[in-house]
Formats: sequence, structure tokens, C-alpha cells
Amino acid sequence: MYNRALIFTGAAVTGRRRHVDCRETLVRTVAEFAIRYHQILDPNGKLVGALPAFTRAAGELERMYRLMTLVRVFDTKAVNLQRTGKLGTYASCLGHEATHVGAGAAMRADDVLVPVYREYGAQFWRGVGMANVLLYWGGDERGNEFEQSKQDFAWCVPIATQTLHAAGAAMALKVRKEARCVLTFIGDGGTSEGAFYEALNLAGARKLPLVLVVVNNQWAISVPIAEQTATVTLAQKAIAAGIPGVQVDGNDALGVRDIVAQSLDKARAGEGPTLIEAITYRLSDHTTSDDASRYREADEVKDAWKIEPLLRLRKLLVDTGGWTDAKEAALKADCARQVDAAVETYLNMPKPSIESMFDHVFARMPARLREQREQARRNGAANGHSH
Ligand SMILES: Cc1ncc(C[n+]2csc(CCOP(=O)(O)OP(=O)(O)O)c2C)c(N)n1
Ligand SMILES: [Mg+2]
Repeated sequence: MYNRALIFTGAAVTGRRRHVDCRETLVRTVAEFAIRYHQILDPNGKLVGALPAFTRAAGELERMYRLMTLVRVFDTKAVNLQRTGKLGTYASCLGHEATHVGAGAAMRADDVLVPVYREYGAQFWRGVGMANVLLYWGGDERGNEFEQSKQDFAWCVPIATQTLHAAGAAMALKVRKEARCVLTFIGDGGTSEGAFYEALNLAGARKLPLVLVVVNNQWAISVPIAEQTATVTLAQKAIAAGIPGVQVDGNDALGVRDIVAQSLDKARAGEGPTLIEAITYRLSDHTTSDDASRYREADEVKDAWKIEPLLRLRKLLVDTGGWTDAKEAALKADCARQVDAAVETYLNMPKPSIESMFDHVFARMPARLREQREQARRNGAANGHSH
């Protein structure tokens, strides 16, 4: 399709008259795009989209709600543990529960999850223990040993690098012709990194079985999304890589699970990757080392609480599933018991040995590191410490 357009070749302002030297030419629109926004359950707990098939399985919505509640109880406890000196720095996921649980629930057990550092909901759905998370943030690498999902990757703090690992893993699955997919998360800030674009490009070029979920929580530590990028949506960053990009209400667990499941199905059928921008809000500080009140308006946070993810799912369960105050109270008590048990496991774990800090980096440890490892062991023993 050709559109008439004016091409300006020069302009000058002389006195009160403006001379514009221009010629008319023809331009062709070679690409256009639109970004879809997916939502099933609105902030008031009203269904605004068709109910996906998974909601028909008995108790499935309740299962999602139960896990989202557990994540929140766990999260509060983890922050308290850090405040009382029993945990290192911790990254809260307060407000992200729908995105994490929705994405985790959409995956198959043998898919590969490549997390960042706060996707506990997806991990718990896949069987990772709460004690693992505590061990990790307590500085113990054994937290990264996932009994139920050994193929999943470890937490990844260097921003955006996990997207390259994920693309690599997806490439391996494709080369092996396995009908499995990789799902990775990335933050809104992470999408400014070069690694992210490299991963997207490779995924598009090789049609990899990869689903990238951007958790747009509006903040990258103290940098708001408006200062992070000039793009209207983060989903459209996919377009340049030749892959579909879509937005979803990241506080709507049903919408997230539905769109992630559709994208995984496509990837499994050999139809390539998808970028999903899940729009949510970081209700917490960035980590326990941060104080967001120094750079964020209290009113913004207050407004975000009105559209948080648990409220609306609870409302739906009350309206349609016979959820009651008594059930809610029993759930909270059960979550507290489960979290306390995980804390006990964590606190009673024998400390790792000093030399274990050298493990888990190289498949074959270089001689230089082997020497240092031995030295650390000897020094520790000489000073009466084995851990
Ligand atoms: C390569 C790299 N640069 C900087 C940092 C420091 N850092 C840690 S978290 C973070 C912000 C990430 O924001 P976003 O991607 O939006 O994720 P969120 O923490 O909001 O989930 C930064 C800059 C890092 N970990 N890695
Ligand atoms: Mg962010």
C-alpha cells in the first residue's frame, strides 16, 4: 500500500515568511503492529473474558488462590527473618503473586524454568520448597538444588543474563527435537539490557520454544518505567525480533495462566517464541536493602493496593465457589504452619562447609581454584571453623 507523503528537504525562516522546500513522493508501509491486552478477571473480580478450560477442573482456581496466599504469607515471614538477622538480603514478591503462580501453573512439569530472583510462586507450583528460598537468601547454595524440578535453572541476579541462558536451553531442546519449552522471567528494567535483545533475536531467528515473561512492576529499584524507556509498551520490543508480543494484566492470575499456556502450546507445536508483558506493581521495597519511600509517592502505592491480585481472585471464589470467611481463616492458619515448618528446616540446616563456596561454578574446577579451596578448608580448620 502506498501513501502520499511530503518529504521535507529543507526549511528556513526569513523575516515573517516561512519558506518550505518540499517535494511530494510515495512511501510504502512495510510493517504495522498492534499489541493485544489480555485480561479475564478485572480488578473488581468480574469476569471480562472467556473462562479458559483449566478453570473447569475441580478445585483448580482454589488451588491457585491457595498458593498465592501461601506465597504472601511466606514473603512476609521472609522479610521478618531478614529484619531479625536470620536471613541475608531478601527480594520480596509482594504484588507479583498472580504473574508468578499463573505462569508456573501454565507450565508442564518437564518444561524448564529459568528464574530471576523473585519468582517464588512459579517455583513453589513446580515443587521447589520454601526452605530452598530461605537457604538461598541465607547465602547457602544448597538452596538452588531443586528436588522436584532438577532441570530448572538457579536464581540469577546479573540482570538479563538469564534470558541468554534460557534461549540456549531452548535451542538445546529444539536441537534434540524434544517437545518441551523454556520459560524465563525478566523485569521491566532488564528489558533495557543488551542481553535481552540478543536473546530475543536468537529466539526469533531460530524459532525457539521459548516464552519470555516480562514482569513489568513499574520500577527498577528507584527508576520508574517512564524514565526507563520511551516505548509505549514493553511487549512491542518483540516486534523488532520478528516474534509476537502481547500484554496481560499481571494481577489477573487467570489471564496470565491462559496467555502463558497458549504461548507454551504454540512453542511446543514448533511455532516459536512469544514475549508476554505482565503488568503488575511492586508493592514492596526493591529488596530488604532498599527503602522505596525515599523515591516513591505513598499515594501511588495506596492505589496499587486497590488492584492487587489476591483480592479479585478471592472475590471470584466467594461469588462462584462458595469461599467463606471460615475457609479463609483456615487457609491463613495452614499457610502459617507450612511457613513455620520451612523456617524450622532452614534454621536447623547444618551450615555448609567453608570450601563449598568454590563448588557449583565450574563443571571441572581449575587447578588454581582447587588450591584455594584446599587453603580455605585448612584455614577454617586451623581457626576452629568448618563452616
Ligand atoms: C547486570 C546488572 N546490572 C545491575 C544490577 C543491579 N540491579 C539489581 S536489581 C536491578 C533492577 C532490576 O529491575 P527490573 O529488571 O525491573 O526487575 P525488578 O527488580 O523490578 O523485579 C539492578 C539494576 C545487576 N544485578 N545486574
Ligand atoms: Mg521492575
